Amino acid sequence: MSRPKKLPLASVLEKLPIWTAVKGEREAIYRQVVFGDFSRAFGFMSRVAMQAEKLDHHPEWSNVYAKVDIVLTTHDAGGVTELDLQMAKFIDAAALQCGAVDGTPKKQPRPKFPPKKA
Ligand code: H2B
Repeated sequence: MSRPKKLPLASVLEKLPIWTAVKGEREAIYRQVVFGDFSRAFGFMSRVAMQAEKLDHHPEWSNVYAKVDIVLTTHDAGGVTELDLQMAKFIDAAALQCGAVDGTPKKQPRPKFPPKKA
């Protein structure tokens, strides 16, 4: 499958007010979604997982109880592409539909993943 081209990170972030750039060497975007409980968080993750399969575009994410931390990047392109933008918009809509209680922490914690390159 042909993959989309890298987009300028700033132009993607302009369209996604909740998302921030991942600190570090590589280009990727991050957001956290917080729910009232684990069931809601997992329901949200299931919804996003199905869309990821459909797009063949998979998030790097982690879940602890009601929080989901998500990093998006297009590995094949070595940066952020139209696919990440599409996925991020889906995630924002799914978060609302699944009853996210908070998704824009003012001080975002630095994601503990992905692990540093070996
Ligand atoms: N997900 C993400 N986020 N980026 C990719 O480049 C990517 C993917 N590539 N999921 C896909 C799978 C690729 O590895 C397979 C072979 O289609």
